[in-house]
Amino acid sequence: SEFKPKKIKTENDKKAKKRKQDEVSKGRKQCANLVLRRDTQTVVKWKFLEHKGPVFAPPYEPLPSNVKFYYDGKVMRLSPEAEEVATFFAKMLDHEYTTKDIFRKNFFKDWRKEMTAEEKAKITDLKKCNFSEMNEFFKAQSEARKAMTKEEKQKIKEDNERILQEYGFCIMDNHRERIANFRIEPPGLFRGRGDHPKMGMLKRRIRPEDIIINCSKDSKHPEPPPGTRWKEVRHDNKVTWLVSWTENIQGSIKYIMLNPSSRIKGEKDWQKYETARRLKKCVDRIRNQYREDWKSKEMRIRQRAVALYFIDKLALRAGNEKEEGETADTVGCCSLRVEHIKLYPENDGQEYVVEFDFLGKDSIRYYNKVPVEKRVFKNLQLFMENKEPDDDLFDRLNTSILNKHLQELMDGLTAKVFRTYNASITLQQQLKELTNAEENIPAKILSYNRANRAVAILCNHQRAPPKTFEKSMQNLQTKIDAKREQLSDAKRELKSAKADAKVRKDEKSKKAVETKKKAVQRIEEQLMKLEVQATDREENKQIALGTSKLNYLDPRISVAWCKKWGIPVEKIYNKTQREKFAWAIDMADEDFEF
Ligand SMILES: *[C@@H]1O[C@H](CO)[C@@H](O)[C@H](O)[C@H]1NC(C)=O
Ligand SMILES: *[C@@H]1O[C@H](CO)[C@@H](O)[C@H](O)[C@H]1NC(C)=O
Ligand SMILES: *[C@@H]1O[C@H](CO)[C@@H](O)[C@H](O)[C@H]1NC(C)=O
Ligand SMILES: *[C@@H]1O[C@H](CO)[C@@H](O)[C@H](O)[C@H]1NC(C)=O
Ligand SMILES: CC(=O)N[C@H]1CO[C@H](CO)[C@@H](O)[C@@H]1O
Repeated sequence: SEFKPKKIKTENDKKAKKRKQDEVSKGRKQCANLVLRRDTQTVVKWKFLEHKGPVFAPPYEPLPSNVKFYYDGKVMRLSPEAEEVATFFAKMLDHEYTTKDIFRKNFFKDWRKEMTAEEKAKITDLKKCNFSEMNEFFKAQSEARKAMTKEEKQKIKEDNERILQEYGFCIMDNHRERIANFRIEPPGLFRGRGDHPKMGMLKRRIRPEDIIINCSKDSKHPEPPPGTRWKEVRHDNKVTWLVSWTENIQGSIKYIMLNPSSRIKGEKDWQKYETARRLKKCVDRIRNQYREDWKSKEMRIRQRAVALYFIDKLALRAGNEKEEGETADTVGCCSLRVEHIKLYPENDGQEYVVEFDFLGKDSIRYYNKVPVEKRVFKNLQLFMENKEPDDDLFDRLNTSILNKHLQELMDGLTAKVFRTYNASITLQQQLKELTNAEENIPAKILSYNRANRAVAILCNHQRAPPKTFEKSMQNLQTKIDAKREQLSDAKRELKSAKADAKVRKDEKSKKAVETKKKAVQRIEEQLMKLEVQATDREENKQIALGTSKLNYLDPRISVAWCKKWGIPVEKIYNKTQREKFAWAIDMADEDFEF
């Protein structure tokens, strides 16, 4: 199979077409006609790439002179550099962060680096700093923004649109493509999740001198702002980034890339699901092999085989896939410790049950009690022998060993592929099972959401019930009650119209009966829609559908389902999602099978 969407539709399709004709010269067209190789590592991603570079954060605007900073009760004028960093703190004064010790310590240390020698000598204690006038000033500014007139708001909108048209698109081969994040984040204080040890540190302003540009040699290179220069301009068509820089907090490299709706991203997404479809074909072989490996003489092979069983059966992550800078004690399959599982030789009449309880990615608790095969159970007992609770369960295994093994089993196989495969195949099965041809559209959509929920539960995509949950349920219930009342009124009216018609037997009263009948029907439909909505919302209380929808479910399954049952795709995917899945909306027919 090949990645061949008929046409990827983007918002600015018509405009894009026109520009394409205007901007793409003959010579460039020739380049694009060359066949692109698609092997694994050194794949050529583009032949021609032209863009305008990033949009930098606006320069710092010093505070008006009536906004004062006090140190130890006395007014103190700060140098522009020190003042800028002080404003970052002042803006966050109402936030809990500024009360945290680590945050304050890190901020103060970095702030002092920006001070003049004089300021440094004077400002020695953060507790003596009074930022409250600055804080008031920014609050007033934000109020003023909210109170802007329609015209002012319109002007800002137009400015943004102009910048989007200028910087938000690139030309990659013959396509004008949207760029995802062409604006560079403004400087500020690093927040981080949880109790991040670097919180409060100064996230520096990114300058042109920090920026590496990737574009093609024969393109019009982006100009750095007047009086500045880029760090480097490269021409590397094995990568899909347009711009990169290194941020100062974690030292990680940041990239500007294309929008998910672009051809290159669509192709990547498509490849991911094609890999999962390949797993479908060889999963039986893999399962047979790990079952054999449970009996291996070598401990490392047994451990690998049990871990693989968990990844397959429970869709666990491989482990060590922590978010940048995440310090919370989260684990995945390979890093499970003895304390994370409990063995029950017998539980509620079932033999061989394992209870998992640990913090997974993003500190989401994973709790599950599952029956396992006897050999797995016996192996676990063996792995746990003579170990302390905080010892590794799989002491002969780590993520790289497991990943290497997965590669050997199937090209491109990772733990994530099992998730994608299981999620997608489960969605397909559930849709077949739950969709009832007789039902109307709202009921079918409820079935779709139920199928989607089955997958989210499988992937452990739980969430705390939203704060507004009870309130919005109440509102909906009020609507339902009102609709019910309306229905009984309408029924009563119908009844009396019928009685009337019986007596009068004329055309007019017969017509009245018809009208009333229709009204009852209409209200019944509206009521049913509301009730379906309530059921859906209630069932969705603790489940986050977005993650699996966006990352694990082959969109072609959903698109095919929509086409088959005549459901508008908008009922399933919102605008952003439709852009991301444009390739699937285009490629999948109603008879697509994962
Ligand atoms: C900070 O300064 C403001 C005046 O700008 C004053 O009203 C306030 O009491 C001061 N806060 C402290 C803690 O000194
Ligand atoms: C998907 O995962 C579930 C839950 O562990 C499992 O029961 C099921 O067999 C898996 N399905 C496939 C097709 O792998
Ligand atoms: C995983 O284990 C192998 C073999 O023991 C070792 O060579 C490798 O460095 C380990 N990798 C990591 C990331 O710990
Ligand atoms: C669409 O849904 C996603 C969640 O999957 C959400 O993050 C996004 O904001 C939504 N977009 C629109 C335009 O509603
Ligand atoms: C933006 C950027 O620099 N992207 C890539 C350009 O090419 C170099 C060299 O291979 C890559 O390292 C960059 O990531």
